[in-house]
Order: sequence, then C-alpha cells, then structure tokens
Amino acid sequence: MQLFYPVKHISEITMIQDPKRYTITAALPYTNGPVHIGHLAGVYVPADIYARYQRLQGKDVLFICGSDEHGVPITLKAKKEGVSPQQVVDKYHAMIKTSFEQFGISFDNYSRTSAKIHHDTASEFFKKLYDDGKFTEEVTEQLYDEEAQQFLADRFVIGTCPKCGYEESYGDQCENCGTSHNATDLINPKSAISGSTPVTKKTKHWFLPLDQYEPWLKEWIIEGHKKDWKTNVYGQCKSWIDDGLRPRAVTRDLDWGIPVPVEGADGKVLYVWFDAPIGYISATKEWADQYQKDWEPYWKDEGTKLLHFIGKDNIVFHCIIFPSMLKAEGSYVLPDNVPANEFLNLEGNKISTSKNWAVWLHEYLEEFPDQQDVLRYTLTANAPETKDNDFTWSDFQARNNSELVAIFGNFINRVAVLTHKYYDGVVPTPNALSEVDQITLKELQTYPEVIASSIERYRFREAQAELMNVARLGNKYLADEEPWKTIKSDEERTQTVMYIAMQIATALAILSEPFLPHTSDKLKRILRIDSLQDPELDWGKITETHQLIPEGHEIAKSELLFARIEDVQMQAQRDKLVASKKENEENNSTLEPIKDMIQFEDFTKLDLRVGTILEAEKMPKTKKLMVLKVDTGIDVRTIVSGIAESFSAEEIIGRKVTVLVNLAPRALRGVESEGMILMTEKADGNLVFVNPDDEGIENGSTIN
Ligand code: B3M
Ligand code: ZN
Repeated sequence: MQLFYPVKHISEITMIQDPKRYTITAALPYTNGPVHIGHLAGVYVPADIYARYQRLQGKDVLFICGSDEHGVPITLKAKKEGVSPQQVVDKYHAMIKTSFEQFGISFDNYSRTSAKIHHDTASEFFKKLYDDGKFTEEVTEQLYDEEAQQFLADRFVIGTCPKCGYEESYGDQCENCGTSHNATDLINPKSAISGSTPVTKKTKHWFLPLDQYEPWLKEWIIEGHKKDWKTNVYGQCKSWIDDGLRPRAVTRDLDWGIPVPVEGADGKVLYVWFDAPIGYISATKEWADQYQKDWEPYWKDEGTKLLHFIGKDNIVFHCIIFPSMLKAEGSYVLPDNVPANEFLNLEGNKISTSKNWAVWLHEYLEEFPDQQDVLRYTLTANAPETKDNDFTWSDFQARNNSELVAIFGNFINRVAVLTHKYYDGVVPTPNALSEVDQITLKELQTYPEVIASSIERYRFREAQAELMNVARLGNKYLADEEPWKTIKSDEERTQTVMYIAMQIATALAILSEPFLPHTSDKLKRILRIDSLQDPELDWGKITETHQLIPEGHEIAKSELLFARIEDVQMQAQRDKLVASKKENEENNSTLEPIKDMIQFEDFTKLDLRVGTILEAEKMPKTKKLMVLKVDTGIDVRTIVSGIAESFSAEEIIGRKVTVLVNLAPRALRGVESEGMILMTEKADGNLVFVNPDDEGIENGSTIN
C-alpha cells in the first residue's frame, strides 16, 4: 500500500486563527466506575472553562462528551461484580452523567457509545476505511488464555513493558511510561482473567498501518505544532514518532463491543480505542438530530477548531491514532490542539480506584451540597497543567476560607449589604470621578483581555488567579475609600464609591462564569442582572464601558456566596480516606496458602545468617529490583532483591538483615545474585524488615 497523502506546507497546517466554530471534546470516561476529582481536574473542568468562555465570546461552540462503554475495563468489572456488562454501563453512565451535571460541566450533549447512533457511525467509519483499502488484514499469533478460552488483549493481559520495564503494563498501553504497544510485545505476559500464562494462537485482524502515516505525522505534529502544543503533549508525540510507528490492530476477539461490520469477522469487535473517539462524532450527530442542526460542519469544515481535552495517558490515541483514522477517512478536519493535563495526586499518593484512594464526585456532592464551585476552584488553582500535582484537604479548606470567602465573597457581601443599608438596594448615581476611581476603572477594563489570553493559551490556573485579582481590586478599593466612613461626612463621595464598587461586582459576575458557574449565577441573581435593560452585558462590554450596571437599578437581597469550611469537616474527610483504604486492604488481603510439609532436615539445609547492607542501588529500567552489597560476616556479596518499591537505597544502607547465604547463585537482568535477603510482606504488598513485633504486621504475613 502506498501513502498518497500529499504533505502540506507548514504554513497551511499551523493553528487556526479565526475559527468559525469550536468543536470541543472531553475524554469519554470508562463506565466501569464513578468519576473522581482526578477526572474533573485533568479534563472536565478545564474543558468546561474553555467552552463556557468561548460561548461568552458569542462563538459557535459544540461541547461534547459521553460514556465509553466498551472495552476490557467494563468486561472485567462485570465479571468481578457477577453482572452483565450492560448492567455495569447502565449503572455508571447514570452516575457519571449526574455528577457532571451537578458540577456544571456544560456539555451540549453527553452521549454513550452503546447508543445505536454510535454503533452505526463507528461501523460506517470502519466500513469506509475497509472499502477504501486503508487497512491491512493479517493472521497473526495473539495471546490466548486456555483456561478462560479467550484471546487476551488490552487490559486482559498484564506483563512487563518492553520499553520501561514496568511489570504491570497492560497489553495495549503502559501506564508507567505511556507507551502504546501490542499485547504480544509484553515480557512475561499473564492473563488478568485467570492469572495463567497465555499461549499464542492464530487469529485474523485488521490493522491500521500507522507506519505509513509517519511522514505525514512528522510534518503535521513535529514541524507543524512545535510551537502551539503543550510541551508535554508535543514531547510524547515526538518520542513515539521518533521511535517508529507500527501497524496497529483495530479489531479484537471479544464478545463485548461493536461487531466488525465485514464478512468473515464473526466473534470480532472493534478495538475500543477505534470506536471510542468516533464517539465524539456520534455524540455530535445525536445532538444535531435533537436540535435539527447539521453535524457535518462541526467535523468537516476547515473553519472548525477541533480541540480534545484529555489526560496524559490518552495522548497517543488523540494525537496519533485518531488523527490517522481521520486522515485515512479523508473528509474530516484534524485537531487544532490537544491540551492534555498531567495527573492529580491525592494527599501525597496516586489516586487509585482499586485501592479506593480517591475523592468520588458523587460522595463529595452528598457531603458538600451546594459547594461544587469550591471544588472547581481548588482543582483549577492546583491544576496539573505542566506537572503532576497534589490535592490536599487542607489546601481545599485554605482556598475556600482565605480566598473564596475572605476575598471574593467578602467583597460582594460588603457591596450588597452597604447598597441596601445606604440606598435601599438601589445603585447610586456617581459624582465626579477621582484619580483613584479612574485608575481603578481602567484596571478593571484590562481584565477581560488578560483572562481571555490565559484561557486561549490553555492556562486555566493563571486565568483563574487573574479573576481573583478582580475581587482583590474591589476589596482594596473599598478598604482605601472607606465608604462606611465617608457616609457620615461626604454623601456625594460615598455614592461614587458605591457606584464603582457595584461595577466591579458586576464584572465579577460575568468574568467568573467560566470558572465558578454556580457562583456566577447566584451573583447575577443578587445583582438582578436578568432584569437589566441591557441583555448584551457580556465579556467585551467590560472593556468598552464604565457602566455595566446603571444607576437607579435595584438589586436583590444579599446572600452569602461562600460558606466557611471547618477543621472538623476536613478531618472527617482525611479519616474517611484512611478508613476506606484500610478496609480495602483488609478485603484484598488473602493469605497465601500454606505450602507442602517439609521435614526438619529440609529446614536445616537453609543457612540463614545476619548481615549488614553496605551498598544499595536501584537497577535501571526495573521497578522492583535493587542491587545490594551485603556483609554476611563470611564475605561481602552481591544480592539482587525485589525491594525497590518499598525502600529507597538510602534508607536501607547500614541496616541489619537476615540472609539466606547458601542459595545457588542466579542471574537477574544480567547481574549475578549470590543469596537472598528475607523480608516480611504486608497485606498491602509493601515489604518491611523481618521484625514481627512491628505495628501493622498481621499474623499470617509471609517472610520471603
Ligand atoms: N475511556 C480512557 C480513559 O478513561 C478512555 C477515553 C476515551 S476518549 C475517546 O482514560
Ligand atoms: Zn512502560
């Protein structure tokens, strides 16, 4: 097969300057569980800020998402819970959809990939590529679980990543280094269903020959998007392309998914990463049907700016595989940008669904009803835009109490309360403006552009920090001009000050909408913005005029925008995290079965000695292995031990340890190991030095 895509000139393929419309997508969450703060911080809040902002600019915006209901994660969950995959997706689709709605994520459509329109759209897409000869068809050896009688791909198989040595890589992607590979590339693969070592078995599949798209991808990404894509995104793409791309199977031998729509494909479905991104297209069609619109311009018109908001683990699929699919199809636009975020950690640890180390959105909503914006605010203030970041409850509390309550809320409350107190809730008439007034108004006018510029560059933390500066401007103005003092001496001056403070409050109501939609709504209600004569009050207006809210306009009763969050509430959250983690560990701690009986003579064969660790060094490109020099009293020898996940080299140097000194030497990753050190394995898999008296070591823990 030939590559027949003429490579465009670079000037033609850089970012779209003045888009006619925006198609904004947010990664389709897998419906194998509820969504947590990591999802919200990494994908949905930034996407929502961007979509809301562009709508406020009067742009034609389509913001879409939906549930990703195929793929192995769903099937595995169904097996674990003893229900059907359909039951799993129905349950979590409903939960996830509600969580997003409650947090004000303003999708124009939240669809699902089990919808008929999606099955049809994905099948047609596949069929078109198939008919156009864009796939290669190959019978290859694939991993097969004889016990489960099933082919193993993607998350059905776990093994060592051929690139970074991570020992729990999935069949299609390594979560440690992000590389995407084929299941047969894994070293020491194991079935996630039965735990057995798979055999290989021949089967036919269709492949997208990514290697043929390499020259075009180089031109489009490496040269075309060096400047405008985020460095983390660009860097990942470049490294994959530099490593060389290989054909990628787009079908699977599974029974859950979209049947491959060609002859001779019985028992085969589309690979989930082939159908899921097409979900963006089907969600668009579903929306268009509902509102009698034309879906095609949102995907095919050159003036459309297509943006994919995702987490970093999805970069390869959105920057390389899906664009290659779109390119192969031929009639679609390509993403203009893929502003992927890094990961959010929680209280110093990686968020983990399986370890229940997470803040689940549906639980947050129960415990902090009406405080959605506080979480949105904290997650944006701490967004993992350029590196992984940490969410802590104490930071959450401080952001609320010292920023939202003390700055934003305090300013609005003072303005509203004083306006009621002095003028019965009616905006007063200003008199001559002082220099301070003019400087203040001028500064206010700069904010829409400052905030916009940060949003346009996908710097949402920076944008939100500037929004808070508007509230700071208001607070400072009131503190300096002291209307509560001038009211006694200078009636005219007080009117002017309160009039200006009211303009700042109105600007805040507009500018806060992308970030804090619930707060913005509440503030608009307090200011009764709906009843203004001027329905055109928008982002641009703040820069154009001094009068956003006119004199004589009556506002509503004041209500507090934010409530303080107390220490006890935060402690309860931290306790809950620790408790659920512990519970999880206990549930998962299945004791190792007792081994076969041995005789006393067998035991005496073991020569166990006390030794001291003199040197320790992590073995490069492995996750677990550490190379030790141990003084056994007899000699100093090298021992390779799988302890690197539990200890750093520094902390074990100098420690005494029990050593099995007469174990036959064996080579581990090319280093000869002359013995073994003994460790106790705790329920959570962590190793500790053999001292059964230590706290947290359960009876039945193994020593090995
Ligand atoms: N469901 C992966 C994930 O949740 C996947 C995203 C699909 S976007 C087309 O990480
Ligand atoms: Zn890896």
